Amino acid sequence: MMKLHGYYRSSTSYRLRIALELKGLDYEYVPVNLLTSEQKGQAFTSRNPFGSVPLLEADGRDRAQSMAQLEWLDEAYPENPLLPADVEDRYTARELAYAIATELHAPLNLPVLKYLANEYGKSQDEIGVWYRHWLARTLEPLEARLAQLGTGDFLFDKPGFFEVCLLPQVYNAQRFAFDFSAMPHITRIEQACLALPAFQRAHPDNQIDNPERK
Ligand SMILES: N[C@@H](CCC(=O)N[C@@H](CS)C(=O)NCC(=O)O)C(=O)O
Repeated sequence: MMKLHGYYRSSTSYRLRIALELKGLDYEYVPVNLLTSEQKGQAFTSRNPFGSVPLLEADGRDRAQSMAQLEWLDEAYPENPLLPADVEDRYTARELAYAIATELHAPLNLPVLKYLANEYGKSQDEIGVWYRHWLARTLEPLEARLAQLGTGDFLFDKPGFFEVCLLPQVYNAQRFAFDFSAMPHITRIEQACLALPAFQRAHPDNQIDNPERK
């Protein structure tokens, strides 16, 4: 069985949990404690030199980097595809998913926020301003693109590659009090996804390493 080494609140780990659930693949979730920097310890970095989660242990290999993992999962396990069949639809899904993965995740990642605090002495309020600035810079055009596409509850007929990336980013944005009131498309897609059992099982609230799990 595949093993997903992750952290409940890590958005990249959340991407993989959603993907595995949508594809109906069995996996064991192995918590990695980011609060104690377990991801930087020798036991972990000898398996994933990037020192980040998620690490996907699957088919005889330790696989790093969430976007590569998602693309690999869809190629190696074509059943229940995350990416649509039509080449132009695949392009649209990637356009939006990679906007999140490449423009948003990097400046908003924990080591960047810690660097702002520790090296530049920025306060939590200032870091919140930084966080919401970069979010708006990519989420506003993303919302505009969804409006152009006339999107319904999902980008296509069912959730896939795009929603796998969107939901974790929205979850993080809410933790930083981002205002989604002018983003009805993103909000509608988020709500439609959260109503589905696959997304509920993958949610940070329901992970064994969440200390507030009920
Ligand atoms: N580009 C990587 C980013 C992974 C990443 O930054 N993961 C975060 C959690 S969301 C992490 O492990 N942070 C801890 C650290 O970098 O020390 C991916 O997509 O997998």
